[in-house]
Amino acid sequence: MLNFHVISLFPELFSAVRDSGVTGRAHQKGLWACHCVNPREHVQDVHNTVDDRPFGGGPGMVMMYQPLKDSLLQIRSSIEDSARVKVIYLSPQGTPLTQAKVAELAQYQHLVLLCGRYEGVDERFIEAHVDEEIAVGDFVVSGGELPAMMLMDAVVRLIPGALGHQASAVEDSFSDGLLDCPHYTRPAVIDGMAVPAVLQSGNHAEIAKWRRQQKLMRTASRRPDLLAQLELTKAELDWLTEQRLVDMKTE
Ligand code: 9WO
Repeated sequence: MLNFHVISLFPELFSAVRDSGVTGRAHQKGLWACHCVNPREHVQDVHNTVDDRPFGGGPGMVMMYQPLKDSLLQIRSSIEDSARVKVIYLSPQGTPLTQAKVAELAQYQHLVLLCGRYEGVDERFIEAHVDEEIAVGDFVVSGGELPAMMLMDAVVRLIPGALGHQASAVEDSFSDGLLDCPHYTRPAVIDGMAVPAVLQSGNHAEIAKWRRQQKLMRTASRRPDLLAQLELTKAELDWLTEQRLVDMKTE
C-alpha cells in the first residue's frame, strides 16, 4: 500500500484526488492512503505564523523552517521504517516529472509531498530535509497542492488494480515513449467527418501498424525532443523521413 504524507496549509484540497474518479476508487479499495499535516498545527509563536518576510527584502513571504520541520518529524515518527521514505518538494525549480519517474515513485511505500505557498520555502529546509525537487511543468501556480495532486494521480493509476482494465496503464501514452494515437467512437460519420477506414477494416495487423505510424508522426511533429530519445527501427526512420518530406510539401 502506498502512503502519501502531505504537508500543506490547505489539506481540504486533497479531497479532490482522494474522492473522485480512478484515484477515488483506488482509495476506496485501500490501494493508497493520504495523510495530511498542516504546518499551522506546529507553530510555536503566539501569532500562529507559518511565514515571515524574506531576508534581503522584496515582496511577499517565505514559509518558515520550524513548522515544516515539526510537520516532517510528526510524519517520520508515524512511519516504522523511516529510512524508506522519499521527501519531495513540488516547485517550478524542480526536475521535470516524467512517466519514468512516476513509475519509479509508484514503487515506494511512503512519499512525503511538501506543498509550498507564498514565495516558497526557506532554502535551508530544502537542503536539509528534501530528497527531490520536482516540477510538473514550466509554469507557476499559487501553491504546490495542485502539482502534488497531479503527481499523486499519475502515480496512483500505476498501482496494480487501480485501473479497471489492467492493460490500459501499459498501453497508454508514454508507455512506449511516444505520444498517443487518435481515438474514435460511434457514430462512424458525424458532421461529415468519417472515422479512418482502417479502424473499421477488422484487420488487426493493419490497425496496429496505423496506430504506430500515427504515434510516430504526432511525436515527430509535436515533440521532436521525445523522438530524439527513442531507438527506432530503420523502417520507422525511413517512413518518418518520407512523411516529413510529404508534410513539408503540403504545408
Ligand atoms: C510567488 C511569488 C509572489 C511574488 C513574487 C514572486 C513569487 N514567486 C512565487 C512562487 O513561485 N511561489 C511558489 C508557489 C513557491 C513554491 C510553491 N508554489 C508553486 C509550486 N507554484 N508553482 C509550483 C509548481 C510546482 C511544480 N510544478 C509546477 C509548478
